[in-house]
Amino acid sequence: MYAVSLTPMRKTLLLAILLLLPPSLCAHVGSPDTFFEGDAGPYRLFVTVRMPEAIPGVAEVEIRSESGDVTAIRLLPLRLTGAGSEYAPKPEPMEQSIKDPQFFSGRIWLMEFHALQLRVEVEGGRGVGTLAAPLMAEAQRTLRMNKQLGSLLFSFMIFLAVTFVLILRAALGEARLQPGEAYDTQSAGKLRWVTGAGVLFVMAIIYLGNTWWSAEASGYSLRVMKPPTFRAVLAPTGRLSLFPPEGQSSVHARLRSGGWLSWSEVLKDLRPDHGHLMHLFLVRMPTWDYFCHLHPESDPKGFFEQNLPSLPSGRYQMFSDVVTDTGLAITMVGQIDLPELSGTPLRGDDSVAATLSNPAAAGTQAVSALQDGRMKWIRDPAPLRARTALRLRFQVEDGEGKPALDLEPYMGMAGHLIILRSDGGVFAHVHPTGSVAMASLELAEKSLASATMQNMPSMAQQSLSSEVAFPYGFPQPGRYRLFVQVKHAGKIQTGVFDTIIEP
Ligand SMILES: [Cu+2]
Repeated sequence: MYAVSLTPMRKTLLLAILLLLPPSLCAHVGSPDTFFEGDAGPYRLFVTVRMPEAIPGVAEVEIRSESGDVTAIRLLPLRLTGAGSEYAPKPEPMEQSIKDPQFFSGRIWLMEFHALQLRVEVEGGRGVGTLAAPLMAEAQRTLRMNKQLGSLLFSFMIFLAVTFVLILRAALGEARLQPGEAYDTQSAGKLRWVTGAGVLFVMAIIYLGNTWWSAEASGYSLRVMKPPTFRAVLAPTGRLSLFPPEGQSSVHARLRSGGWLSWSEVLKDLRPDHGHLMHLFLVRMPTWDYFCHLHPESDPKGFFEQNLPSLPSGRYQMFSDVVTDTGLAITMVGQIDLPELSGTPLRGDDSVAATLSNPAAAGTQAVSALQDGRMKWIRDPAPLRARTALRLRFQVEDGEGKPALDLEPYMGMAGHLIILRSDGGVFAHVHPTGSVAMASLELAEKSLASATMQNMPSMAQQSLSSEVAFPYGFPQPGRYRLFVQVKHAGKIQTGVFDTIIEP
């Protein structure tokens, strides 16, 4: 489990230090950082939160203010729901950059797992403003012990153990003799007995410490977030049934303070996220030429079902987004081999995008053909880099190449961006407000509104222009495909773009 093979004795002393080590920049699966754009009163902010790899851990926060009149920003991490969301600790001030006064940086300790929120308090020329964004605090891995530090601490432990026995022996032996006096046989025997007991005592302490360490470490390793995998079964009718993950029931499902929940209980208790309990994405891999965004409905057993549309045969990677009643956003993953399907017509918010015929639509350029008109990715020609906060901007044009003025909200938002890396190792579902789930954001705003006695900001208040923008940062280098979904000319339309992210 650890990088160095630790003897039981070493482990004992090192647990506390291990938990305090800063995370190393090792690769991890997924897209854990939070990118958020929103208004704190009169101030528009772009917030980036680099999540720690272990919890408890330190998250790095960067905030860029759109206007130059912000003088101070303070940060406050809280639980998203429940009693913990009401008792705010003292806020942490952020540091304002001297070179760039619109840029602020700061660090916050995240002490708890799962659904948290970050409150941002802003002071400036136009008064005070606050903003709340949800944060999903998940351990990404067990941090590894630095070898030199491990050896150093191990030698300290040996030193302490040996000196403890020597001091005990001296205190009960030589310290009690008069000058020139020698041991008689009886007190020499007694001293040997005391030394033996001292050795046993030290060994018992080390053994108990090791037991404690191992229990903590294995408990922690169970909390390391791996995307839960669900099962999907296709009926001959083309109806897909989804089943909750098996064998992980008591592991990741500790979602409410007070107990462990099974997955089927979790899935029964979901919050609708932009009008649907579940968003299911299917992408044919490795060609990633077919993309579906579907909304399965829960059936009485608490599982989910969906009639599939017509699709070609192949292996489909599945990603399923849900939000629990505590505001925890979970992406579950699955895989299914489908035969050629002549399925049911699409309904409601469901959509399918095929990127077969048109090379531009296959995303090799910064222009993607739509059913009506086209979509342009407005980007710098400079290569995109991993771990850089970006505003991904897309312009929709009508059949004549003019900015489209008929964009309508699609599930309450100007657009939905789905980001996928070629190996399926990174998946993100992003909106104009950022990488947070809308249902979690609603909870954060509700909690802020009750704390500040303000009205909740109304969601989806954006007036729809022909441009949609998404705050996001690619977590790792690689080959990515971006699926940008908008509602234009009365239809759900998907622009598809490929990009390489450099290290
Ligand atoms: Cu969406």
